[in-house]
Amino acid sequence: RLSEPVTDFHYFSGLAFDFIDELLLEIDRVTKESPLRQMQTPGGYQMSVAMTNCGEVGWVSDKSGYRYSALDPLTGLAWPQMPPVFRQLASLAATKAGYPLFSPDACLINQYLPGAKMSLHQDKDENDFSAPIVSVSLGLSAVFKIGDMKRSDKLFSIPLHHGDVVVWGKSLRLAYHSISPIKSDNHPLLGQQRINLTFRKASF
Ligand code: MD3
Ligand code: FE
Repeated sequence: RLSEPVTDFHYFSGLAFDFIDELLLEIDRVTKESPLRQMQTPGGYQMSVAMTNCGEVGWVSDKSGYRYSALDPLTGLAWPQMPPVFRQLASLAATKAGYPLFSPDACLINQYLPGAKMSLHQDKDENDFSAPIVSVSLGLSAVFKIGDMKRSDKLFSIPLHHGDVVVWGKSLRLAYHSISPIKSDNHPLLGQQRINLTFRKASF
């Protein structure tokens, strides 16, 4: 289905630079309210990536499956609101990519310490596949790999560095993708970690 190589993504190198200080402050606030935690997979494993969310709904995983939830299962409370600077950056990127109406209702915050990875998967827990996904990379670099609709499709590697913002077009919504294990290193602002913000429209 995809023409190769993968083309329906819009890569804005360093677009987050002007927002970094404010983003880091807000990540601190969100993670104080709803802490980063390593969720369980339905298969009973603990994910290597630590996660939390902000927005109207958040992505959660436990023994009963993957889903979006309006409440943080750890606190029993609503997820923290999406900080205005998050929205501002996501809509700047989406607009540049040709999606001026993108209005995310969920932001997943992924924290990768050295060695953490995200195995090949599809994102299919959302109700709205017509919206793109916007991702913001902070801290240590990562190798993102993306294929097509089948797990066995050829993968293309895309490096993601601090400050990069990528808009993944809707034709990639169901493409398999992964993050290779993060190499141990030190980032001058974030130390030994990579943080990824993934903005999605999860509800109709
Ligand atoms: C392309 N996160 O949280 S973000 C995830 O860097 C996830 O933490 C990665 O995959 C990370 O599910 C990648 C970029 C991304 C997210 C979802 C996509 C790219 C995508 C779904 C379809 C195609
Ligand atoms: Fe994903």
